[in-house]
Amino acid sequence: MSTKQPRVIHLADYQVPDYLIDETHLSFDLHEDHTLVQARLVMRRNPAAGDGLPVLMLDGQDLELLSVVLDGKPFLDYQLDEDHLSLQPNAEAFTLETQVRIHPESNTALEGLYQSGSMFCTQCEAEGFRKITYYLDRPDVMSLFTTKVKGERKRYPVLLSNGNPIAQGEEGSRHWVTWEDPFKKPAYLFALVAGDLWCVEDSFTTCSGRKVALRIYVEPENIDKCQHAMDSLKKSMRWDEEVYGREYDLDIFMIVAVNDFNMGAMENKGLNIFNSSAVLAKAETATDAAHQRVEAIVAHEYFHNWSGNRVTCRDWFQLSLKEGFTVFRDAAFSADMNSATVKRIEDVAFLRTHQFAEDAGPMAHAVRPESFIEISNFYTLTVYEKGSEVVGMLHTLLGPKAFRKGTDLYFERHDGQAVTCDDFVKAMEDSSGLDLTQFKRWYSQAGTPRLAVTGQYDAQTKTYTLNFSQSCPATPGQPEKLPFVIPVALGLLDAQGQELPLHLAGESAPRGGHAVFSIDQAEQSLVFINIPEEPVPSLLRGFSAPIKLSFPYTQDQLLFLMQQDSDGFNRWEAGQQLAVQSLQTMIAQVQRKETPILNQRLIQAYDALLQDTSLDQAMLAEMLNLPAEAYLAEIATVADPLAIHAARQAARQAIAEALFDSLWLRYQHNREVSRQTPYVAESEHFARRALQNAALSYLMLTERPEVLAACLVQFQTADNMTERFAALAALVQSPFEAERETALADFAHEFKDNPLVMDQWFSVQATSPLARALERVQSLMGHSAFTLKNPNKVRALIGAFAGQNHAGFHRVDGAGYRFLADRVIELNGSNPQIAARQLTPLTKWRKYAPERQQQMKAELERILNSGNLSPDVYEVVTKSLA
Ligand code: B3K
Ligand code: ZN
Repeated sequence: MSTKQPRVIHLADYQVPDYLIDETHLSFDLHEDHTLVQARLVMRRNPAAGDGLPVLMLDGQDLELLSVVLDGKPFLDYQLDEDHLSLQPNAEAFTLETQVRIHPESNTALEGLYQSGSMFCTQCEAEGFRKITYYLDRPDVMSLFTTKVKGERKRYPVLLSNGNPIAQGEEGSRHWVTWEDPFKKPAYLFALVAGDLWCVEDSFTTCSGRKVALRIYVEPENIDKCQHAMDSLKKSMRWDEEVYGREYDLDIFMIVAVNDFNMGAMENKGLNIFNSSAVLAKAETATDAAHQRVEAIVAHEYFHNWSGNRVTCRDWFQLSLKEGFTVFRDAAFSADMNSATVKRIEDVAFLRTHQFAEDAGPMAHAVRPESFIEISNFYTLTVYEKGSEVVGMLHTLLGPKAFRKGTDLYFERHDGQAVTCDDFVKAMEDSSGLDLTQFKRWYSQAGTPRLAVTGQYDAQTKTYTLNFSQSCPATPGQPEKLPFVIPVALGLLDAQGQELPLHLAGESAPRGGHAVFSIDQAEQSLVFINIPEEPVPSLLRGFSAPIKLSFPYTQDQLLFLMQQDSDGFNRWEAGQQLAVQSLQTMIAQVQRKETPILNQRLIQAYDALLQDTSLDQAMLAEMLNLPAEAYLAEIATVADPLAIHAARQAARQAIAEALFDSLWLRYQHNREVSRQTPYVAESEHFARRALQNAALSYLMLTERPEVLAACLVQFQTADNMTERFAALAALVQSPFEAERETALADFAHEFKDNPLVMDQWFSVQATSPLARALERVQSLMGHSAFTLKNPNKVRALIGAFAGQNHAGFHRVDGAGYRFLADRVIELNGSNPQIAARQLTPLTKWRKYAPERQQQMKAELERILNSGNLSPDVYEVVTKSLA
């Protein structure tokens, strides 16, 4: 590991590259104990960079340099440091050839070229290409690539890279294939795969009639789990043509599944590399949630072909240009494929719980950050999810037509370029005529804005006034904020739940019953006229901006909105607010050592929902789901995780007892339909199973024998993982120790050879609220299916425990914190990216009471002093302690 001082990189220091690389010709010679990489770079001085011939500094890390040849002649007059190869060119244009030796077989960081099981694969984004060869490893250097891959024919029958195969040959026991990518790309989109892989093949005919070969490559035992990803890919390709007018551009599109992967997947040009968890899915081994995740990630990576690859980022500060936009695109796709309201509810719940916490913590940064030490730490919820909300607000403000005009203009104007978030917004301005200068503060100011709203009805003048007051808390490096442009979608409901016409004073006509208003001042009012009675406002419909809105609703008003609002999202939201109020009361009761009592009116409201058979079942399942512990912690001033857990458990218990009959009826009915229906990975079936399993989870809390029996039957006889796993989870959280342990053992025995199912098995135990969860996690680390080398295993056991098992992780003796710090110290040496990610729960120390703060800080300090920190871990730890 490097010993040098971590360096801070600033957006303000951006300069265009001194040199360009027009062509990149790579040759890989793969061996078991090393790999040789030859690179021939056809380079020239960048005309946009000024006069003279500055020193050429190529990025490179952990490379053993074997030779340098400049314009055909061996060249020795170069300098090497830990991160660069520097030399002085003597012409405007030149060809540079290097040869290096690298060691993929011992690359545990899973960045650059590495081995996963018996295959070779790459991960280059953001700065992994410099671990493969000396290069200008920055996204604004775009080049045409050819790649020759050579290896043992027997071990590596499949040799892949970007683009189209153009030549192949044999050399004794070895063979080679050369690939050519006809599109210019930055090095981060480079990919190589070699292995004994099987593939599922299909084709797609594009809107202009071109036939594209589609291939999904997997290890042979997974060949039966590719169909869902293939179907998802074809749906994505069609959707992007229909909704964005984007056609695929190569003759072949490949996906490869690998087991050891730091994140979900990677959009390398024509050769996407996926974490196997984001590709493989079939009824017997993957839940509905896993199927939906595969569909969403396949779509996301495919959509990057335009939003990311054809038009890429100028520098890594612009990451949200491609990520925020692509998340927005994949969310709209998922909404179209499934229930749009449920998708929105899930996304908002996730954003409010996790991104809002990030925005309020020590790592808070703007959607376009100003500086970083390690770019890998900035693949964040802010850049992705809040970035997507920012694009969503543009969509809301412009309307769908002008937005589409804007994206067309953006793609056309910048095809083949590396551009900035400003360029994206400019295309939106040019397509709509709107001035988005103030709107752009969403890119530069961190923190979650607050919008306090009050309403005043004047019966005399029949006017209703909404008063808005916005503010935004200070974040690291940004003490003061200027007002944001906040699009507030709203309706005003009369006593029957009908939308009243929204007629602003001073305007000639109403805007209809639902409209979007831009709130762009610190204090602002909207006066509506011709309002016959005091309305109930339905505010921020569909969560039209990523903010914290408050309105002094009475309980009656919330119950009314929960039942009457025509905006499905706000129906859910009203129920959540009511539940939050009641849970906050219960948390205080637990803290005072009183019996926590759930609000009876919430129970009645849930009962009414359960009786309503016209309500979408997925929506019903969402509405019955109480706010998560993590969310209750996020909105608390001082979070008390044990009280939060106890209060929420008590609330769930009370709901289960009070609504037993309705839940049992809905459960039995849906279970019977599931029993008679073959598994289908489609929306209506997801909905039925979601309600069935939500009901089962409540019912099991009553500990009634008929429920236990039904749960065991579901676990033992269901033909799909969704039902089996839901039953297992309910058992694991139950006090039925014998049944629980038998089920866990049976499950592990049955799925011992399926690593993805075993991940689920680890997680369900790591997140169990039962006592001694930490001890169980510690003992599971010794299980034969567990290894710290595999990121999925780390996430399934350690990440799930520290991130989701609040009662276990925050136990009073601080053992949860010590455990996590120890794992981070271990992982720092082998996989810094994963180590830094796992740290997140400790970075939230300011949320807790003083004793916990001390314990958590002490662990952060212990990590800091453990020596030899990677830049990844160093950055997170130091910023957290600052
Ligand atoms: N672009 C990749 C993420 C790369 C992360 C590098 N540390 C996946 C995605 O967002 O599509
Ligand atoms: Zn992405």
